[in-house]
Amino acid sequence: MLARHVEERLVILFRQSKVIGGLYRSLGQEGESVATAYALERTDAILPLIRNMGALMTMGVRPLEIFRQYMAKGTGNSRGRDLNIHIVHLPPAGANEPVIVGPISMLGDSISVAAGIAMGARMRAALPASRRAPGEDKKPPLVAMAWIGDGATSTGAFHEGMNFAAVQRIPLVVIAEDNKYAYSTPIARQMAIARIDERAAAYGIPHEMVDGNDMLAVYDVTKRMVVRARAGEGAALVGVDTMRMQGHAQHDDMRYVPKAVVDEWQQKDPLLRFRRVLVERRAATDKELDDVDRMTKAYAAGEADLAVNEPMPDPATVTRGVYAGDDFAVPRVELVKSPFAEDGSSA
Ligand SMILES: Cc1ncc(C[n+]2csc(CCOP(=O)(O)OP(=O)(O)O)c2C)c(N)n1
Ligand SMILES: [Mg+2]
Repeated sequence: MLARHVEERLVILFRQSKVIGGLYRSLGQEGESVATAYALERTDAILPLIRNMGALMTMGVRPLEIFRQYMAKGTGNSRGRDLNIHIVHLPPAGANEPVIVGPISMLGDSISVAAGIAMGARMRAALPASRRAPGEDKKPPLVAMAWIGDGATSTGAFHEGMNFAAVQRIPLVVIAEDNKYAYSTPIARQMAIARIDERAAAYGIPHEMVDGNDMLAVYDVTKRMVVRARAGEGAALVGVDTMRMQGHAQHDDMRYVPKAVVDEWQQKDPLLRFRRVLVERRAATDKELDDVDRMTKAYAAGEADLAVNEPMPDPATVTRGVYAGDDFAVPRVELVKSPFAEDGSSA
């Protein structure tokens, strides 16, 4: 709900010309984004793409950080040098915090970066205690999770990254999102195989396909893959069957998608489905869920209002910090309460 409300607020800001650049929605994909990230521990690494607002919210990124970034504020994570969810969080070695690397590319290059992060963490864990930071030995072995679109799984960068992770038995879990389109290219013109998870057969790693709008099913499959990766059994791929319910970005009216397809997927909205499950199993009442809806909506609006009033970057500094070095501080975002317990284990 929070992911959806943050994006709804962004749409309002976009229409007011306060968002700089494009606005990319994850409408219809919030369920898989949240449920996959939920299978991680707080100290793991995530490499979300533009459709993974839910993963960022799950790992505890404060919504204010997202609004700042989308409006290119000088207070934002990339200080107005970059946009949307291109954020980075590199915590100190012993901290009980996630590593977050935003989209370095939509089209596959993030897989080898994710593999590198997990491989680096494995090498650090093998260092003698005297060479490690306080608290580092208490952290569970790091698992990296990267999300990737169906279109991106056709690229060479994706293949190279996956093969490398498989051969090196890297603790990497890749979430391949079949959301039916890559911009206007339908899935049938993207793959000659029936299911996106079958891509992984070529790398010799475990793979499974799951109903991406069933949050509990997504969580179960992903958790299994995360647990085996953490135990040293190597990389895996989860294919999620879902639907991009808006155009590629706000400027795209997706006239190339048949209306019947959109109507069909509307019935399978992940939030509505999970709500039904929670009420049926008496985990929550309709009233409680209405309250959560109202609270998250108000929270998103309040965070947006804070960001609107913050300053743009100082023009005198625009040439600084564009590339590494040059007084570029280690980037961090503010983290708030997340579903993870204080000791970093999942709730
Ligand atoms: C080299 C390059 N070409 C084109 C683009 C523009 N682009 C960004 S995302 C995208 C489509 C990605 O489709 P998919 O992988 O299915 O992800 P989805 O948008 O459906 O989540 C394109 C064409 C780009 N970012 N980089
Ligand atoms: Mg796609």
